[in-house]
Amino acid sequence: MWGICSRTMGKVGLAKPCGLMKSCHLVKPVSVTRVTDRYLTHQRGLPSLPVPPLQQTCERYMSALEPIVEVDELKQTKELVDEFEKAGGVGEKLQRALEKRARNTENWLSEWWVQVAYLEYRMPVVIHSSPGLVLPRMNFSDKQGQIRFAAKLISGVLDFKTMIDNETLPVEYLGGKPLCMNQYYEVLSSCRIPGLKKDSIVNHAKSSRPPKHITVVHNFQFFVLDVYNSDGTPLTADQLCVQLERICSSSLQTNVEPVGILTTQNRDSWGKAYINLIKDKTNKKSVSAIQRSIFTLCLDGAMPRVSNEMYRSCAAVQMLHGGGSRWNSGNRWFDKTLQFIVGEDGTCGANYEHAPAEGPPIVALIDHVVEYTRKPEMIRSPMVPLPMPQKLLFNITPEIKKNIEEAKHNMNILAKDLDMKVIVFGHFGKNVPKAHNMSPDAFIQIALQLAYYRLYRCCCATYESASLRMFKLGRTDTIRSASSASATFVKAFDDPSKQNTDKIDLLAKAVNAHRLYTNRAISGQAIDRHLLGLKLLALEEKLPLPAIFTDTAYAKALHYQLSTSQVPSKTDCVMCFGPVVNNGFGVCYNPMNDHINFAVSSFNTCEETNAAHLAQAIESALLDMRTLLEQTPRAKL
Ligand code: COA
Ligand code: HC5
Repeated sequence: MWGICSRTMGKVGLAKPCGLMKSCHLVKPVSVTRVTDRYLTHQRGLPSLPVPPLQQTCERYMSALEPIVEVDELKQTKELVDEFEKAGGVGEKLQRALEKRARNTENWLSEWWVQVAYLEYRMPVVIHSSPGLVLPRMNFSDKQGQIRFAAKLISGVLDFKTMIDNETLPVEYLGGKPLCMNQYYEVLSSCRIPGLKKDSIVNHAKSSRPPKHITVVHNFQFFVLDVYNSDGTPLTADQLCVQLERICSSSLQTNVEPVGILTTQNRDSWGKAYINLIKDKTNKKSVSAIQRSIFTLCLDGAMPRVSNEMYRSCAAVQMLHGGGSRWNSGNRWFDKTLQFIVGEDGTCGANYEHAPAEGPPIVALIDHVVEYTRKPEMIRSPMVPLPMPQKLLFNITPEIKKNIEEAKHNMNILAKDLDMKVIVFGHFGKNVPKAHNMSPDAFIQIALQLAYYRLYRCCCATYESASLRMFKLGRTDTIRSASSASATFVKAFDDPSKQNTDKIDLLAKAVNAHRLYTNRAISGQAIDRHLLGLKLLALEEKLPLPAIFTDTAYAKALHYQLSTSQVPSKTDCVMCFGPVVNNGFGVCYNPMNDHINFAVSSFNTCEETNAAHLAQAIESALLDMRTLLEQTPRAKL
C-alpha cells in the first residue's frame, strides 16, 4: 500500500515531532486574536504542496532505480520514461492537469493519499496499517495499580485535549519552518467506519455537540464513561478511579463474545459484517457510542510473564495486535483512531488507526500524557455521586457469532505470522554521528542498508517516511534510502581490498546523499507522490495507463522490502509497525541522544526473513560503522 512516493531537508533537523514543548507560537497575542482565528491564521500562512517539475521527477526516478533493478531492465525503463516525458507526450498532459488540480485544491495530494493509502486499502488495519506504541514499563503489577494509572492517563489526555480545543497547541517546526497542525484536530473523537469497497472516517470533534465520553473496554465488554462534569470540568483522577473500578467490577465475567475482534478482519469482510451488526438497533447505538467517543481505553487482562530480554518485544506485540483471540485482540476496537492500552502488569501503550494522522502528533500527545502521569497526585475531589458508567449492549445473532468466529480464526493466523524483535541499541545514539558531522537519521538509514546487504547480498527498495507537514494539510512522501551512493558503500564495506580511507569517503557520500534526498523530500521535491499523482490522474481521466506504471521496474520500486520510519519521542518509547510486503521488514526507530530503540518486524510465513536476524545485523552495522569512523584519521568530513 505504500507503493506511493518521497522528500528532503536541511541540517537543522526536525523540531522533534514532540516539538510542542520546544517551539513557540506563530500567532499574534491572544488579546487581539480570537482563539479560533489562531489556527486559521497559522494554517493560511502555510505554503501549498508544490507539483515538482516533470523532468526532474523522471530523472530522479531513473537514479532511484539504479541500485534496485538490473542494467537491461533499466535501459528498457529509460525508453518508457523518455517516451512519457517527451514534449507533447502524455506525461506533459498529466503534469498540466496535476498543476491545475494543485491550483484548485488546498493540497493536491492529501485527499487522494488518505483514500489510496488507507481507506481503499482492504487488508486488516491490524499489523498492516495501524502502528503500536509501547511506553516505558510502569511501576505497578496489579488491578489497583492498573486502574490508578489508567485514571491518570485519562486526565493527561483530557489536559492535552484542552490545548487542542482552545487552539493553544504550540506550533511545531521542521528545519526552521512552521508545520501544519491540522492532524492534531483529527485524532480525538474520530473513528474509521468500514465499507464494502472503501472505508470512511467520522470526526465528531467538529460536531455542534462534541462528545464528552470515552469508551472503556474490559474483558471484551465496552462501557461509556462520561469524563466531564455537568459544569464542563473534567473528572479528577480520583473520580475516574472510582468509575474505572465500577466498570471493572461489573465486567468480571470472561465468557463474553468479543465483538471488538470484528474490527481485525479484512476490510471487505468487516464491511459486510458491519452492515449486519448494526441492523439491530441496540448494536447500532453501542457501535455509535464507540465511534463518537473521545478515545478508547483498553484495560487488558494479564499476559503471560516473560523474561526482561523478551519484555519489549512482547509488549510491542500486545500494542500491535493484542496477542490473538485468547489474549487481548478482542479487547479493542481497531477502527478507533486512538486506543490507549493499559495492562495489568505495567505494560502500557497505544494503538492508532493511521488514516487521520501520522505518528508524530500521536507521539506528542503521548509524551504529554506520560509527563502528566509522572506529576504527583492531583487535586482531591469532593466525592459527589457520579452516574454509573453505562455498559454497551450487543445482541449477538447466529450470523454475528459466525462473523466473530471467522474474525478470531483470521486474527490468530495473523498474530502467529508476525515476528517482532525490539532491541535497545545502547552503544550510542544521535551523539556519535553528530560528533562526526553526520546526520544521525542518514547514518542509521545507511546502517540499515549495510545490515540488509550483509544478509542478502543485494539492495532492496527502501521506504523511509518523510514529513510533508511544511505544507498545508501535508502528510508524507518517501525517502528512497537505497541510492547509488549507499550501494557503493555497502558493497565496499566488507571488501578487504578497500582502504579504510576510501570506505570512510564512501560512507560520507552515502550519508550526504541520504540527507540531500531527505531535504528534497520534505520540501515537496521527491518523486513517489508526484508519480502517484500522475498515475491517479490518468485513472481519473480514464486515460490508458502510461507504460511507466505497468513496467516491472515500477512494481519493483514499490515492493519495499525495507519499510522504515523514524519516530522520535521525548519519553523512552518503542514504536512499531508490520512489514508492507510478504517478504519484507518493518523497521521503526526512535533515536535518543545515547541509545536507539528499534522495532523490527517480519512475517513467519516468509522463510527468508527473520526479525531477530535483521535486528542483530543492524546492531553490528552501527557498531562497525562507528569503528570505521573512530579508527580512521579524519579526512575531509
Ligand atoms: N552534523 C551534526 N548534526 C547534525 C547533522 C550534521 N551533519 N545533520 C543533522 N544534525 C542534527 C540535527 O540538527 C538534529 O539535531 P537535534 O537533535 O538537536 O534536533 C539531529 O541531528 C537530527 O537530525 P537528522 O538525524 O538529520 O534527522 P531529522 O531530525 O532532520 O529527521 C526525518 C529526518 C526524515 C526523520 C524528518 O525530516 C521527518 O520527515 N520526520 C517525520 C517522519 C515521520 O513523519 N514519521 C512518521 C510517519 S507516520
Ligand atoms: C507511532 C509510530 C508510527 C509510525 C508510522 C509510520 O511511519 O507510518 C508510515 C506513514 C507514511 O505515510 O509514511 C508508513 N509505514 C509504516 C509504512 C512506514
